[in-house]
Amino acid sequence: MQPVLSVAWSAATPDGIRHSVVEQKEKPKAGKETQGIKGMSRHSAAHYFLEGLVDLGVEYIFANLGTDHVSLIEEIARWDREGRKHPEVILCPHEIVAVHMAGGYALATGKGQAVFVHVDAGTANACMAIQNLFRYRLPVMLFAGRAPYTLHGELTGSRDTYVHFVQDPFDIASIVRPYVKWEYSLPSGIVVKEALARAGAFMHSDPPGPVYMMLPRETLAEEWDAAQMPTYNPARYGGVAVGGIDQARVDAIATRLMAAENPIALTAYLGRNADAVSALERLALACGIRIAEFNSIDLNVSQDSPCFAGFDPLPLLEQADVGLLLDTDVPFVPQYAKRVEAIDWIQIDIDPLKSDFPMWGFPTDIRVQADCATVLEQVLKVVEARADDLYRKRVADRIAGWSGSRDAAARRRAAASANKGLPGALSAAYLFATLNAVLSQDDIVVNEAIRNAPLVQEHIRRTRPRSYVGLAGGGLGFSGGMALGLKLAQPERRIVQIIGDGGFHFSSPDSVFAVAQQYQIPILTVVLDNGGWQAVKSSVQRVYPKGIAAETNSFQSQLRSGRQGEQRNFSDIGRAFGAHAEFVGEPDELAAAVDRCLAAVDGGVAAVLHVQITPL
Ligand SMILES: Cc1ncc(C[n+]2csc(CCOP(=O)(O)OP(=O)(O)O)c2C)c(N)n1
Ligand SMILES: [Mg+2]
Repeated sequence: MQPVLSVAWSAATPDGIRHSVVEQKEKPKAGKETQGIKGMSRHSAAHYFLEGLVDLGVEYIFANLGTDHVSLIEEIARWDREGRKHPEVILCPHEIVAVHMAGGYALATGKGQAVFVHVDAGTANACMAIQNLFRYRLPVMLFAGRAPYTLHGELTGSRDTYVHFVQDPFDIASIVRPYVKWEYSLPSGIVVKEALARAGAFMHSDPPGPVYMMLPRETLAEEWDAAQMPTYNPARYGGVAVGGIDQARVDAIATRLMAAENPIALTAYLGRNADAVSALERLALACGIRIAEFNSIDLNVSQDSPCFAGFDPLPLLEQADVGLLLDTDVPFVPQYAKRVEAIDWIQIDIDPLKSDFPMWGFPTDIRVQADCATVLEQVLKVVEARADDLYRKRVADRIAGWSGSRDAAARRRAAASANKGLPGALSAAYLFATLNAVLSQDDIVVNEAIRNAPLVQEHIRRTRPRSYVGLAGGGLGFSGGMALGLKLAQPERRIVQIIGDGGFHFSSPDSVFAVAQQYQIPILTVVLDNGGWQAVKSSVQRVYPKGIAAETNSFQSQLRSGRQGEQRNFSDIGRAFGAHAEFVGEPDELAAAVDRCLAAVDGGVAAVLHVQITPL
């Protein structure tokens, strides 16, 4: 072995903090077990890092790697050779797929996983997806290596290539700081397990969300005695969860609900907890509450419930006297809403302050930070104890009065989906109704259809908790990675990703299908090709309905020129990575193509269905 430093010393790391560096008699080789002073087993910090992930129950590392990860790669290889189980590594050619995949897995399991990205470059690529998971309130641990801070070979892992000099900005964490609950640059290998336990506690505490840890290359290569590395049991160092509320507030909520003539409930992500769906449905039946979802992120209420009133809350506001805001960030768009001030609002939310929204803008009369499932059960218990025959009759009559509007909505849906559209311009409603006819309630629909998202919700009926995923954040391209993560966690369920052509470009689809192929994770992707960005066009029309852009039909939204011979073969991107590929431009060819795609997916191969819908 090569003798190097023989005295303890202090090094200034790029974060400006001075850290003691372990005394080294011999230059340690990353990952190689050596004998310490007392004959203890010694390992690299990377080894203890992996142990810390195992202690946290992390099952997967979604990884996009670089020079910063050498000690981790070495340790994983050593663990493999020793037959030691470590979190499974899923290599993702693009970071947004890695992060969204971790998000899908967390959505299905509630368990945050690890994502490895490369220094500032990987953090920047991952950031858009981290922003999305932050808005979904999904746990994930993003780990970025840091370029080495030693320049002359002083320590194992010291700078040995050009890029180490250009990948060391002043403040890497600033890239993701608005979207993480906690960030830390690992100052020394000695605290790696404790830092991981802290990261795990933050990501899983209510409201959950992403955390970010930076791992300097030399720090991962440090060697420490095993005896210096206690474990941090998540049962003792874990997260903090919200629960129910005191009886006085439960009673007050029950009193207001039972006195109401037209109570309504608006919700978007209550269904993250399946128990909350059942509690809401039962409370709605007990009190005669009409429920609307706006931009729902999870399935919050069965569409078969007589209390379900669709996806537009605005008509409900016209009559409502009491409104429940249950786990919702944006219950409606304020500028279009009437009578908001006349309604008595009760808010129950895992994050009622909306502490990461600089502005929010909704009045509330009772504000409760709690778990909706628990509080709704608490309120239901009081309602059931207080309800008499007269009250039950009043509620039953009220619910019966809604059947007319439910029937009318069903007729409107049937009429819309009966129109198949034209060659090269299929009706989106017809497409979704065709999918609806063959999907089961066990399948999960991931909706990134953007301007067609409301039609997906209307025409693809969902009745069971955890069978629907909508858009939470503002970053397009989430649904490919998320579909993979959902499928990885639930191989027995079909995952159907529905995405606009614009969104498909953002999702790094080549990376999605590369991962689908390499790790045999078959998802169905439906690409809605309307020629570009309807959402951008519509936003101009809303603000400048009679403007020059409208007059000249010039919205900067077309992603095709219309020139002869131009190609937009979205499904070929899947085909390039072994997916089954279909293109449909003829309405009558749709049903058979859908069947072939589902057969492929059920047979273990991903499928892409490119459908030309009504152009924007
Ligand atoms: C990463 C990212 N870039 C840009 C946008 C702005 N944006 C919002 S919707 C949209 C167009 C989406 O097009 P598509 O997926 O085809 O859906 P359509 O609007 O056609 O329904 C764009 C560009 C965004 N939300 N996220
Ligand atoms: Mg489009």
